[in-house]
Amino acid sequence: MIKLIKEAEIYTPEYIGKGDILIIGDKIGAVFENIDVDKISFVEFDVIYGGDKIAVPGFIDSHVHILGGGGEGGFKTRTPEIMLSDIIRGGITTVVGCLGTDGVTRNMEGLLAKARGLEEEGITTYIYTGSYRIPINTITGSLMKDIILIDKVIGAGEIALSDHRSSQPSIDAVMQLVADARVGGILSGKAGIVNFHLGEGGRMLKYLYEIVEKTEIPFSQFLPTHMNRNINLLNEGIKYAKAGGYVDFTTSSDPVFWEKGEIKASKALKRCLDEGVDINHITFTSDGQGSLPSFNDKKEFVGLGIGKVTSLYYEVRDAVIDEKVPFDEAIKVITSNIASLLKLKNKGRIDKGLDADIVLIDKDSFEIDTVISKGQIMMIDKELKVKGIFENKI
Ligand code: FWO
Ligand code: ZN
Repeated sequence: MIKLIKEAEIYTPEYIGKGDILIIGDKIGAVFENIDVDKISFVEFDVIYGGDKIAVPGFIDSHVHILGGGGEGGFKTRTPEIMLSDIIRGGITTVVGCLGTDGVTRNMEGLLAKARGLEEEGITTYIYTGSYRIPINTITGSLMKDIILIDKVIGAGEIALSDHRSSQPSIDAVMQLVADARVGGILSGKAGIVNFHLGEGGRMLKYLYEIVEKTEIPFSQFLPTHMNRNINLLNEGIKYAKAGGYVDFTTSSDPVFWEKGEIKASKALKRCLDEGVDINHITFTSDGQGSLPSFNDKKEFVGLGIGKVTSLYYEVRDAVIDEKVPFDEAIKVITSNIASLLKLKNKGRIDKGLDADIVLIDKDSFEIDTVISKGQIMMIDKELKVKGIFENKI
């Protein structure tokens, strides 16, 4: 089927004006100011009118506990696995799944199976090998083999640093893991990125600075996340990004965190831009389905929330509406920025030949209206057209 989005305001994410997007199969066939379907009468088009919409690339959420996570408050606090409809409602067409604190009752085989299931349901998925801990649990027994031999594996994560729940790895163990991820990526044409979870400890990015200083490995080999967890991490992240590093802000939040000094991702973005950080070094991820546990000063568990993938776009919208960040800048943190860092070459932009992952946003409400994933309409006029296999049976 050939689809045509007519007269939308197109952000590739750079704004290119009002125009038409031709979708052929699962690819973007063309982007033109006007494609006149009447002249091509022999083809049947599915025309989507975008006159009152903004067209942006499908969103990429590169930190989602798709298999579920949590457990920090005991077994009852293990969070549920994700359902397709939450992902679609969030305008997300590409997800990178990961494990977290619990790498024992959650394993890599399950993560890969869930990622494959979501791919069968219509979105694009990748995974990080590992969990919080080093040595990491893999599928093939080696991180390099996982990256080289398993298509969906694009790197390692989320590896915990500066956190009472980490495996307290030595700098050498972290360096070795980054080296393996890098060479695994080089040999398979992937990013081989290491997604680091930053806890609330005082060591912060010490190891990452040391790896860049002591080895030939560049800043682009890792992506530290939760950098808006508190003001110390945000300040460190600004310095780190100005030195050439990449920083990721978590969009999920919970009241238990606000009094602990967590900075809303939209405000963290604004603060970075005000301090002259290059926006191409900033990304957002949701931590969807991850637990958001809170611990008191004695590191005792006091309660938890659950991450939501729908927060990913909401924080971008808040950055635009509340923090006055220009739309074509803010939208990059969940599209082209993360696509280039993760080397997802067919993702993150509206361009001829790329995957037809497109989101249409209402121009006035800034609400997500239509989601197209690999050319398939998943939601239109805010109505889900595709649900997870069990979602309409529960
Ligand atoms: C963050 C995932 C945290 C899980 O510090 O890292 O726990 O395994 O599901 N979540 N532990 C949440 C803060 C950034 C708010 C995770 C979680
Ligand atoms: Zn984390």
